[in-house]
Amino acid sequence: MLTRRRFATGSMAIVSGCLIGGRAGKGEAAPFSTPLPIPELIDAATQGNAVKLKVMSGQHEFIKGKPTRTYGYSAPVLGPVIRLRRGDKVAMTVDNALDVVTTVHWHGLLVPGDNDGGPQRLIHPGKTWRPVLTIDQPAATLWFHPHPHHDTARQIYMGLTGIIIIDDGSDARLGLPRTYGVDDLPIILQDRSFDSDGLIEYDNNDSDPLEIIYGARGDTFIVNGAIAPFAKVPPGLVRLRLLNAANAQNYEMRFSDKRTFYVIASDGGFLSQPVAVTQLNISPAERFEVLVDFTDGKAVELETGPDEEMGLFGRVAPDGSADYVPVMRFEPNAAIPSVRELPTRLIELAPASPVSAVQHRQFVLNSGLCGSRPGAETHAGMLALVGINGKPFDMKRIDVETKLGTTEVWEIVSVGTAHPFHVHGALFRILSIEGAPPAPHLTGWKDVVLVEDKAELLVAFNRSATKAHPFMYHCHILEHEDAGLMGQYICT
Ligand SMILES: [Cu+2]
Repeated sequence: MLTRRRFATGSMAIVSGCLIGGRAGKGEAAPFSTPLPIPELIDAATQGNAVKLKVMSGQHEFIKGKPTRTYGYSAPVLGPVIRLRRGDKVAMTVDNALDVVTTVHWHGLLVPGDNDGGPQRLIHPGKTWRPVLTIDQPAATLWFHPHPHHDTARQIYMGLTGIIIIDDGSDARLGLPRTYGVDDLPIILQDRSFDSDGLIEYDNNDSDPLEIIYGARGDTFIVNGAIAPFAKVPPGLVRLRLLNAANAQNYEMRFSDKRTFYVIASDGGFLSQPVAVTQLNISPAERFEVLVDFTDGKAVELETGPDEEMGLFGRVAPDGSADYVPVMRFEPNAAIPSVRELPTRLIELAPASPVSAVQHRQFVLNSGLCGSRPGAETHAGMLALVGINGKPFDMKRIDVETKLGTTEVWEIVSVGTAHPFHVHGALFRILSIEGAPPAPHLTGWKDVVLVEDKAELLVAFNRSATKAHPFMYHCHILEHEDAGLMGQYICT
């Protein structure tokens, strides 16, 4: 079995030239001097369930006094948080004001393939897309981002990321913190590299094998578009909707005082009960909702540590040590009213059982070159290829045909490095991961899972997709996806 350490050692020569910049952390302002930006909340139901988004370019000062060109949704960078209610039909209007083609994919939203915003659903410059979204799934934190093939990584890196909150009324029933921007905070985690002028640069260089293998990894962490911000929070329970919107990096989150916090939801919605953790790994595109108790009134930092999948080269501390680095700070303020009671139960979640699965399929994800792991001989023919089951993405090829209303077991095998595997149009439960049952916080519904070696997923297909607008499945390291680690399925 591959150990992370062996991956690092074996790949040292290749990796040494590929990380973008040093781990210097070029945020020049004093840390924790910028308030956490809170994206505008669009509550669709309060505006007739009609939501308008403009995909636009803008300027944003990640570093004060040094504006850089960015992209955003109705904003210079990032986008709004859109609250959608279960049972509603929402008319979206998406104007593309960029000078390049884009798409908007509603990541985690269960809608038919023609509304999913995959790479077939192009919105050309100056054009408008008007999908009507029927909201029918449990409460969850989802997100939206571009998905045009070969340009997804760059467009997200430039700032195109927004959050969707599905509201099914359970927040009030469970007594959870739910005051947006006060005790219910979107936390969009990303990393970027800045040049000496404060610019973010993303070179769409499909021929650079190192960029393809490792993805874009910046040396500076940003939260909601700010470097090392602070948030004033009530002295009680605060709900953080954590989204890893990085191109490639896995975040190893913990608090500076190593306090216990509680995972209440994963990608597809609530867990059956809060799961106490002191550390939480979040891979690209994953979401976790957590409750953090600030009753003690003490300021504390949220930190991230070395990306274990990168071995020595995943270290994030400026001195190259195995230390954690702060990404933001929370400052409890006694004047803010707070929720104090942690629920003991959240929802009923049936055990995940493969008994009724109608198919078993295997997907081998290969990101090329770094195939020197033990066991890789089995896939020796594919080592030079970036693709799934030996085939790079082809928009003209339907790889899998599924049946509406069925479940299947999908076995995901990673070659080259750990891959965060994502399925559109469906949610899944993890049956096993690396040969063992999933950790408690991974037992709920998900749409992304980091697969180091192998995972077995029970995928539930409840939305239709045709050949004209199939659903995608792919690695969510965006450079892997753009390079061809993607397939498509229909559901009829
Ligand atoms: Cu990958």
